[in-house]
Amino acid sequence: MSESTWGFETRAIHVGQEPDEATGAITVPIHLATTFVQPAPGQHRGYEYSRTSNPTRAALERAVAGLEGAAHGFAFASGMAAEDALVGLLHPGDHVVLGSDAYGGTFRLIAGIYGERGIEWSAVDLTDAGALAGALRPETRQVWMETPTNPMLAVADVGAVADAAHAVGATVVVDNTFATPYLQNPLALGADVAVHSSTKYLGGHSDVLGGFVAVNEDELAERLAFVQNAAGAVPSPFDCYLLLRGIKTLGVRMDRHCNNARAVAEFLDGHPAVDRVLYPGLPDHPGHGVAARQMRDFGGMVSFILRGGEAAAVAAVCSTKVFLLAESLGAVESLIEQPATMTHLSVADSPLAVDPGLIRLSVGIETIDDLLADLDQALS
Ligand code: P1T
Repeated sequence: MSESTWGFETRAIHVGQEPDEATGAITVPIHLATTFVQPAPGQHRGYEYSRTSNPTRAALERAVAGLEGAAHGFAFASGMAAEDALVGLLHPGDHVVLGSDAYGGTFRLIAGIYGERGIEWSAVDLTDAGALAGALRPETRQVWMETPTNPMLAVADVGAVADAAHAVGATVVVDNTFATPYLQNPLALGADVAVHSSTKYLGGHSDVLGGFVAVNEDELAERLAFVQNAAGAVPSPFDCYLLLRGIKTLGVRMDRHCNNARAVAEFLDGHPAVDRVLYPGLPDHPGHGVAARQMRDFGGMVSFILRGGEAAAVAAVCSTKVFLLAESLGAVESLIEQPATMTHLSVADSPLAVDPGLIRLSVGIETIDDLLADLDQALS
């Protein structure tokens, strides 16, 4: 029996997390050392300096790469640091296509920082094959996609986007933060890169920032290893430990997130105050069929629009008691937010602008009856 035949939960608990060889410790030690003794100059035992590589970080990198079925994994200090390592590979004149529905920070990075340095970008609806075909150019180097998207929960076909992007020689990056490797593996679907904000479901407890890049191609991995070391946006060993600890329960947490989110989406769908529910698990969601094919379940995020528009949305997000009003997502506690003024404020007046009447829920793993009762009182 080998690691490659193990199921997801077994890999989540054991890959990269073997008992410590020196002591038998059952959890990965937090190696705080910044430097490692060398028997002779240049002859290190695998580790020389912790920015370059660190045993606790190496364990995390093996663990998440294993969950994504990737040959190589790189841990970063935040999701944005992971994204920056990838966009930083581009040169002036290169072109990027990104989804017109994406995390505001991704747009801010590509348009606000790299746009100023001569990187060109187009934002298109990646669920529309014609729109994607129209946006791709010979100089397109990267296509950035989220599926499901943040915050509209649109679902794009990874294989179809990859085929179109590869035809012009572009690399396809899938931000797999919402789905997690438990529900979706972008590399197996045809993408070149899976990127994560590990701050979310991988950590799972709202207590650690992190980012991750998983790839198969050796040459791309070499460039990323160079950037990770040269730019140095690496997570601390303690943060790596917290992520390793979170990952062990990813499967059971995701099962509960998905079941609770499905129940919340169905409850909202039948509620008289609600105009529209966005959840890929609902059979009438436009991406339901694609999601059912490329995901194992539909995730823990639900967005919706109230009939009363923005004023009703503000009143509702201020009225819940179990759902806490805060940015971020993917942790055990349920969160509610208004993307237009919070997580997606940086895309106001851009092609990614969000309806101010939209409410986004990160459905946690609390008792479902309490979550439904909380929403019911907030909407009445
Ligand atoms: O926050 P950080 O770990 O740097 O990750 C950035 C990021 C990247 N990709 C997606 C899909 C994300 O949702 C995020 C961060 N998102 C939020 C903080 C949020 O509340 O949507």
